[in-house]
Amino acid sequence: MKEPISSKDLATLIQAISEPAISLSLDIRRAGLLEHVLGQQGNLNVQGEAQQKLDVLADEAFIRAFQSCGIVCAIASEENDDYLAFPSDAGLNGEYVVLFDPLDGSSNIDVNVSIGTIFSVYRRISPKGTMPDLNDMLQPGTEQVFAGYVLYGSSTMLVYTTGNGVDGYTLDPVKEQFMLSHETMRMPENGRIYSMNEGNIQECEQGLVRYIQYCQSRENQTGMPYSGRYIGSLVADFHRNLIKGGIYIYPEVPASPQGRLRLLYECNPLAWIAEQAGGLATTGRKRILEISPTSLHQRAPYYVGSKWMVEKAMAFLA
Ligand code: AFP
Repeated sequence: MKEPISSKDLATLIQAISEPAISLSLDIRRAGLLEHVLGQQGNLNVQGEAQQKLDVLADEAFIRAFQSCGIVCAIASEENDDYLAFPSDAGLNGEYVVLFDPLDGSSNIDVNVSIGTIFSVYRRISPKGTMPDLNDMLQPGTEQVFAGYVLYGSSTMLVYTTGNGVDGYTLDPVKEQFMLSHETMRMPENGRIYSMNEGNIQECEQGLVRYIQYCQSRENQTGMPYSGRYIGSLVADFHRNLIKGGIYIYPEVPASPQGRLRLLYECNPLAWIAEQAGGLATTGRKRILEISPTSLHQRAPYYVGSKWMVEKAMAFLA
């Protein structure tokens, strides 16, 4: 049985996440006025995607915060090719590794649409005092001890779990503090929202095509077509479905044969939040949290959301 994170370590990590998140939130609010915030950096990241200036700023800010918090020995981020170990004394003795997507949905930055940060924390496997290694980073999602996201939406929220339910905190921009606003969040067991990039539907497997037809028909439990909602920022789509009930799908498609989403930075942390709130997260066939990762930037097909909706989609795939 996994030992829960101590409240002292949790407080240290929340502080490490909150500081850059609050500063980013303030920058995002003024994005159109700040030259260093809008637009592309001119590089491609390891996934071959164009990096936005804010991707790079956010990545650097979170790395600095984790490095200086004194209990993290290594990080891996969606924006970097390899993991980064912190070789100082404090770093080598750090008990945790953090995997994160500094700015999810970054193609939405320039058009003033919600974006997010996603993080996932594990206890290291290698002994303290030694250099952390790749095995520390490649743990199944069941081993997470702390995971969550920051949503930079119409308000900024921090939502997290340590394995004992899910709580949401809203940023008070005057006090520059996250305040508990959504205690013990529960995802409705069923819903009437489906979220998927339907531009891909003709390239999807038949089971999924039929599930989407079912969502659009009067045959579902509501007797009415579901609403289609797709922001294109996973954190924002997930957060809406967490509150209202719904399903988010990113399947295998020819352009992304393993799906588009990254298992370690995106799927695992949100899968744990979903399960802790009463929802489900699968590849369409198997539980996300039980996948043993083999590489840092591994992708996975993703079906996440209200329990009955994910089960129904899986029945169509089967
Ligand atoms: P970006 O961070 O590159 O914008 O990717 C966002 C994302 O990983 C996820 O947040 C979205 O739900 C998904 O990709 C959008 O992908 P499509 O544009 O293929 O629908």
